[in-house]
Amino acid sequence: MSQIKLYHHPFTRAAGTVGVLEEVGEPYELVFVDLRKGEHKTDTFRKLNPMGKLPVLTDGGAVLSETSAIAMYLADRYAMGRLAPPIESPLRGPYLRWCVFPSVVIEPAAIAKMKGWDVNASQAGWGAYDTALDAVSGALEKGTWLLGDTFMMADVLVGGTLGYMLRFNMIEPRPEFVAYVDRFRARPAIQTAEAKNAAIVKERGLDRQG
Ligand SMILES: N[C@@H](CCC(=O)N[C@@H](CS)C(=O)NCC(=O)O)C(=O)O
Repeated sequence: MSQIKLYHHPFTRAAGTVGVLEEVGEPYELVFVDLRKGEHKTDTFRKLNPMGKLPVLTDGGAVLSETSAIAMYLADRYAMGRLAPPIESPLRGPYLRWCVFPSVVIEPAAIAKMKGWDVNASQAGWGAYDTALDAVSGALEKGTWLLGDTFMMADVLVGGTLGYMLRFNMIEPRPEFVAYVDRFRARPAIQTAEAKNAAIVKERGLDRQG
């Protein structure tokens, strides 16, 4: 039995966390949470995440929610120096910044644009949509991955978010985003994760409603 458990449903952000786990390479178990039955809103589940949302990860006594926190935890705990720069590395700061950028900037900026929210970019924490995307474009001009030529956990988070958003037309298909997502999806660990998610969809006969 593995110590790491991911509470999972393939149509949620937990699908991307499977890619995180595959990149890390530690044994793990997927615990299917039946959204149709509302298993994520039960008292038992809310003890793990009071938000009643996926993903949730447990590792021995550690309980984590929030996609970026889970990925950063796993990289530090099991892949320090490989997927996460050491604390003393000059790359540590930019690495942390890119790890949180998808959830605190890219996601809300894209949703605000899609929904036509009229927000003041100086007051909204995510700023302006174009500025957010330009920041990613600027980083991708410098190397294969966000922090240069070495793939890091930040790339799993940003690559996964851009891949999802391109698929659902939530951001424009800038050539540098498309090429980056193609490189990301070609990684063996990410392909394994995609196959695992697809197998669960098939085995359980899921459709986008469930
Ligand atoms: N900020 C959270 C968002 C989690 C989230 O919104 N999860 C969605 C699925 S992608 C969910 O569980 N929705 C079910 C619900 O809220 O009822 C994260 O990054 O993990």
